Formats: sequence, C-alpha cells, structure tokens
Amino acid sequence: MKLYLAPGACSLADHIALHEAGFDFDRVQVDLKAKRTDDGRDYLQINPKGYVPALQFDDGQVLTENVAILSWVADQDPSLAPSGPMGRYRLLEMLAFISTEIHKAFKPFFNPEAGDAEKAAAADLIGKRLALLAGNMKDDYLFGDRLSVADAYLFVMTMWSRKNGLALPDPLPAFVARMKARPAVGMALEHEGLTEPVAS
Ligand SMILES: N[C@@H](CCC(=O)N[C@@H](CS)C(=O)NCC(=O)O)C(=O)O
Repeated sequence: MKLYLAPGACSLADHIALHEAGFDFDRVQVDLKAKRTDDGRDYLQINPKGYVPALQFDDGQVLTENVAILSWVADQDPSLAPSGPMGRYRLLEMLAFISTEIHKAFKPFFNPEAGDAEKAAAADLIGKRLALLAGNMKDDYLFGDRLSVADAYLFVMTMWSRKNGLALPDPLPAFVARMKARPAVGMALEHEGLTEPVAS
C-alpha cells in the first residue's frame, strides 16, 4: 500500500491515521506544482485530480479524498472510530465538517493572490469553527478519551492555524501537545521532515 503525500499537507492526517492503525505502507512524496512523484512518475496518471492524499492498494486501486481514506482506515481499525450504532455516522459528520467547513476555509492562506481582507475573513470563520469543536470536546479527543481518525484531521488544521498565526481556542493547545506526544504522530511528522527525530 502506498500513501501519496506532500509534507505538511492535509495528507498528514491520513499518514497519522495509517500509523495509528499499525499499517505497514510506503510513502510517496508528490511535487504538487509539477504533479510529479519523487520517484519520477506523472502524478496525474495516479490521481487525475492532481491533489493529495491518494492511497494506492496493492491491487492498484486508488482511493482519494480525506473523508474516504480516513473512513477506510477507521473501518480497518474500529478503535479509531466512535463506538455505538451512530458511531460511523458521527465520524462521517465530523470528517465532513472538518473537510468542507474548516479545511476548505484555509484556501486564502494557500492563494498568493488572496488579500488581507480575505485572509482576515477566513481567519474569523476558521476561529469560530474550531471554537465550536473545542467547546464540544468532552475529554482528551473529539469523541472522548480515545483518539479517532478525525483527531488526526483536526491536528492538521491546528498546525495550519499556528503556521498562519491564528490563535487556537482552549482546549486545542493542550490537544496539540497530546497529539504530538503520540508515537504515530511523531513518526508521521518525522517522515515528513516536520520535526526532530523521535524515538520508536
Ligand atoms: N477534497 C480533497 C482536497 C485535498 C487537498 O486540498 N489537497 C491539497 C493539499 S492539502 C493539494 O494537494 N493541493 C494541490 C492542488 O490542488 O493542486 C480532500 O479532502 O482530500
């Protein structure tokens, strides 16, 4: 299995989730401007959408979209999803919110043509949406005392917030520290060159 990623991009969520689930997988870095993989292939032949993440299975099938990949990981390791009859739908609800309402709201920060007013409006919206999740956090993670694949996605959103100078509402700073202390997160960050090497 191969995960196509770009360092620090949203694919970091899938990278963390695959480590949390204990998968053995290859990482292929993608140059998103050139649409080339680091092993010299045309990325558009692998994922015609041209963006990361993409997860390629050993039979050649390619799965794209964070919501789909993270849901697939949670189906393989149900400990990474909330439990109960509504667990699967609560997870999808959370992933959809993070994807469409928070992830996409960062767009002006990735657009060199976006002006200050556009960025300020985006920062305000992101802050409100993160505050909504933060206010509903009852324990260490989004769904309680156990990590889910949605926490990996939220973690990437917190990293992007910090990178762009956006304040994190409480208790998200403590959540970030908790996530960074997890071996799976440390491994993913290290592999993406985003931190000092970690033990294990
Ligand atoms: N809808 C996609 C969006 C993925 C996405 O926004 N990927 C960004 C990195 S975070 C990317 O590859 N952008 C490069 C491009 O669109 O050319 C998903 O949720 O998986």
